[in-house]
Amino acid sequence: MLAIADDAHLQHQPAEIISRGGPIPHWEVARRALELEKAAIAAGCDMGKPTAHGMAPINAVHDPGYLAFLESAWTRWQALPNPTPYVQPYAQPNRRMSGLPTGIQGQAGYYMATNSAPIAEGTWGSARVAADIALTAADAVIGGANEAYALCRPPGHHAFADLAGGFCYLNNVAIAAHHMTTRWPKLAVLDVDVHHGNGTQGIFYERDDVQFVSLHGDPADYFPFFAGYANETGAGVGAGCNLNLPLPQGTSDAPFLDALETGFARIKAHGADALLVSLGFDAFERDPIGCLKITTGGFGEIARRIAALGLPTLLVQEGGYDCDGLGPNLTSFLSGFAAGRDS
Ligand code: SP5
Ligand code: ZN
Repeated sequence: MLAIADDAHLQHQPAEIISRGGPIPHWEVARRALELEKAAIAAGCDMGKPTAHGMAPINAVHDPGYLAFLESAWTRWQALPNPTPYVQPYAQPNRRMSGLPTGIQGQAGYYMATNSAPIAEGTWGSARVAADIALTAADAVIGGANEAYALCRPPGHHAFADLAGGFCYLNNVAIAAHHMTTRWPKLAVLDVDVHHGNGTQGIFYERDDVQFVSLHGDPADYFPFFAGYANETGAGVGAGCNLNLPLPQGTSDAPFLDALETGFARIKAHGADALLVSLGFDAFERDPIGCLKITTGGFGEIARRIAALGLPTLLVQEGGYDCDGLGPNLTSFLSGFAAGRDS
């Protein structure tokens, strides 16, 4: 399988996030991508580099004010008295206030949904390259490759059109999906990361060309808390084009695979001619911030069944924080995927 990766992710290394009111070491570290790249090479992937796609495919999905903020935020933050090394919000709009301020402190709150998407000096550059990675892999699939793997870092599925959050800045899978609608009028995005793909849902919520299906830990007591519920089914012409499958904490392989089949039925009913997968490995049983119990073998079976759908497929890397497990889990996924294509 073709795999697109690049060292530019090394520019994005914020050391800390704020969790439960205090700083903790960031989970989303550069070693993640290094482990995944090693495993992709060892699995015999045909490794490629991203090509620059410019801003047009990013502008097609994200808000111009948000993009201007992301690009300039770190420099503007450093101009504050006694600046901290990373842009982090401390006051955010809510149910009672929603004005758009002009200063960097207020804009950080306006454009950042959580305290877990710090902006470091190199964040914008890395996020841009991650989007190019997804777009380059998408081009390969558009050009006739049956599948491709986009090794994106930072991840993307918590980023809305105008919001960063949950380690994400640009929504790589949404940018690639919109790009692929030029070739396939009906698409599906299947999100198997342990967290609900709230940003992807938000971007496509009122569209009927992209069916979104997400399997995730029940947000009743799990990040992102405010989205991912079963009653969120799409709006306007997109009514019915959003399917959330929240799973109880501790869910193991067999019930996860049952939910996956439910998702497949919707993807088929939508008439999707191509598939994008938001591929997180944080549903892994040993993930430090996960809440499900998927095994290494389970990821192989998930992949086998996805591949057996027979659709042109773009795999886009999202989360997964057990660095020791990432290589084995990607290896298992890729070999399961190959088996599913042969069946
Ligand atoms: C792309 C992706 O997987 N993003 C995940 C965002 C999760 N954000 C929550 C961070 C808070 C972690 N604190 C939990 C401590 C458990 N020991
Ligand atoms: Zn996740």
